[in-house]
Amino acid sequence: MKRDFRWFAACIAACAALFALPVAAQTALRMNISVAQNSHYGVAIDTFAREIEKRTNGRYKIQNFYSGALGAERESIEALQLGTLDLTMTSTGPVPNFVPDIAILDIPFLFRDYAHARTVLDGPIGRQMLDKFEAKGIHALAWGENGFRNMTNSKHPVNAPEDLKGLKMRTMENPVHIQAYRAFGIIPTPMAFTEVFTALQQGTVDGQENPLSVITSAKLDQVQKYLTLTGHVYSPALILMSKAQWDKLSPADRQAFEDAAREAVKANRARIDDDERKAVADLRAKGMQVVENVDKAKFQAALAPTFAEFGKKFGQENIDRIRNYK
Ligand code: EAX
Repeated sequence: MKRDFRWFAACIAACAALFALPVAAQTALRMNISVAQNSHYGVAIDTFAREIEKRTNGRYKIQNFYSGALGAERESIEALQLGTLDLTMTSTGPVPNFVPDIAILDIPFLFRDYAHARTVLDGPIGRQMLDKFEAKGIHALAWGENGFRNMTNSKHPVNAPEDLKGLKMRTMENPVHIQAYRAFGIIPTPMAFTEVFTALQQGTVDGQENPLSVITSAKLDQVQKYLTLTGHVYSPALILMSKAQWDKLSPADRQAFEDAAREAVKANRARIDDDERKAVADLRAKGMQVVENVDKAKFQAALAPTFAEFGKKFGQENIDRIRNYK
């Protein structure tokens, strides 16, 4: 009898000790993107979430939301400033409304190719630009990638800039794009990406422009007939965090978030490289008519008047520094 009591008392003591152990608190952070989970951003934020859980030993957990579930890109950036959202991955589309200097990157035909864009953004120029977000209540963790943008429409094939004249095209809410596309003779209609599929389906707009990764992940082949590989502008992306949340992190956790963002961008860029290899064949198989051989010099020449204006706005030496960066 006495032995049973001792055994029972030992069990009680062990349980009490177990409950006394300090259970590491877990902080859940919400992250939102405007495109589907099966996309170049979806693979990035899912990688980010795995890396954060691993690198903080579960002290931080990222709850991911896709397809604009918590808002479109502009609303997500505003929510970071308000502290009602913790993280987002976004194109630079709406960013000039918050950090105007970043708009220089949205100038058409600024980057030669993906290698050039990635080298600039991963180097000192990109670093300087990330630092500009702090004053706006946002911590920019890393440059990601959306891709080179191409034109789609439902009216007719686009073989040359003059074929764009009169087309009502959805654009991002980006002042540089809107100004440039007018030079093509396009009627620009800015709207959030979350509204684009319906607008195309209902014929509110004739077309839009986006990288192949967005065109495929958003299934725009279901509402667009013609695609032209204009590659008229490189579209950077950003992994952004609410500064209020960033400021709460320990130095070690800040390093973990930076490292996780780096892994996310690797996955993001790898997915884009894969999409760029496969998308044209996939889209053709789904019925899109694709113009692949585009005289880009003609499209660039059509924008000449706006390049002079961008030179005055951003400083020609700043544009040349990016354009000529090796
Ligand atoms: O960031 O708004 C756009 O066209 C963007 O390319 C899209 O939301 C992905």
